[in-house]
Amino acid sequence: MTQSQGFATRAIHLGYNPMEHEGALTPPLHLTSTFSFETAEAGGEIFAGDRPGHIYSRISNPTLDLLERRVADLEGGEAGLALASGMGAITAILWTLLSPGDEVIVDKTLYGCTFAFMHHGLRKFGITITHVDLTNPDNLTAALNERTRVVYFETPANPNMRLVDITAVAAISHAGGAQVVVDNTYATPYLTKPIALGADLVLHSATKYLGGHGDLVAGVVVGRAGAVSEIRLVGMKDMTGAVMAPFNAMLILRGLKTLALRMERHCASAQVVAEWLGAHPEVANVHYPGLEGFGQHALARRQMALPGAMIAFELKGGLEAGRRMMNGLRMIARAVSLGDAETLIQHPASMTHSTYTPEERAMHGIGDGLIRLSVGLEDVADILNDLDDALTPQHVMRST
Ligand code: 4LM
Repeated sequence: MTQSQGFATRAIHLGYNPMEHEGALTPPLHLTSTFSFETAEAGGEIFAGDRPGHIYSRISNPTLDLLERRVADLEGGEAGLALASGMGAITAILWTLLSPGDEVIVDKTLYGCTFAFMHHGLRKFGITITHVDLTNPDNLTAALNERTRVVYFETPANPNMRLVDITAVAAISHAGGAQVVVDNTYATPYLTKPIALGADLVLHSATKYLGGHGDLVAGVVVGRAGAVSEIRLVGMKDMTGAVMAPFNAMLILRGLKTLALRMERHCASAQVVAEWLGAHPEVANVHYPGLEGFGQHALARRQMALPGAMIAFELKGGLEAGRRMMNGLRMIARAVSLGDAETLIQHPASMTHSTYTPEERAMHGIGDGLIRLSVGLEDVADILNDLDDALTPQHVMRST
């Protein structure tokens, strides 16, 4: 399989030859915790790294190996690592890269549990967490110092859709001696390839678009081979033990086969929904990179192949209107997570960002009336009908 083949082709074929597996079209599922060695000497060589082979599934497994190679290729990185969850990926990376006394610079907006891990986890071990508004890369120049080891951000950021210019931030970070870690969960490699833009490590909650069907929890890391190997052996094997189950790797390999197809449909529907929301009298504001009025529309066009399928919007009626709308929905699921076939809706202030204090939420740009929508794969007319019924007060009264 060559790099000249397209994204969808590589997502289906890369790294697997059925003829090496008795003709099985679908890669085998290696449900094994351990691996036996031909001889003591062979085992010794595998342990020493002088011969390829697997030892124990907390370190590596052939089913995970295929997934790791496929995601690494789609992201344009040298190597990948499959972990138990997105949070497992984040903790394994940061435990590996950081030591007491180090500083991490993070954007102002982060997924709630990432924020909690940094503030309630890393800080306990003597690591400084500094929030900087990375939507303006000049802020980073002023903040970087000799203790800064890592610059970490999401783009688009969960939940308010702020974008970070990866090229600019990577250049400044590298000049200051810091590594750049990008959470690419919202965009997926189909829309944005952070490594080509200068990032050192990319991570995913594979629970979301990579898996794509809301039936598993998983994470993936991609980067240079040496760095990923260190995260495998230190952050994953020894510090967190957060290895992915082989069955989940199998499901994600299946999900990847339709990633390109799904993202096209997700994004096309999201554009329609965002425009519709923008014209709705009850809606004060829509944050969607595909709207011309979106503050970072030019950056979105430069950095994203398509504008994604996550939308944040604010209702004129604030918190109460948000609650009423959520309860008026019939098809769209009131649920956390994103990237599934089903359209999902959630209210960050009471859900994913409930670990923030109200002051922290305000500081990070998350209004209490903000609603987050993950546009699914249903017929877009049905998504609009459900939103319309829930947003129009008389429809809500009729349905309750
Ligand atoms: C949610 N998100 O937003 P695991 N990075 C990003 C995320 O959105 C998430 C994770 C990492 C949501 C979960 C409930 C940008 C999760 C963490 O859940 O550990 O796979 O990923 O609703």
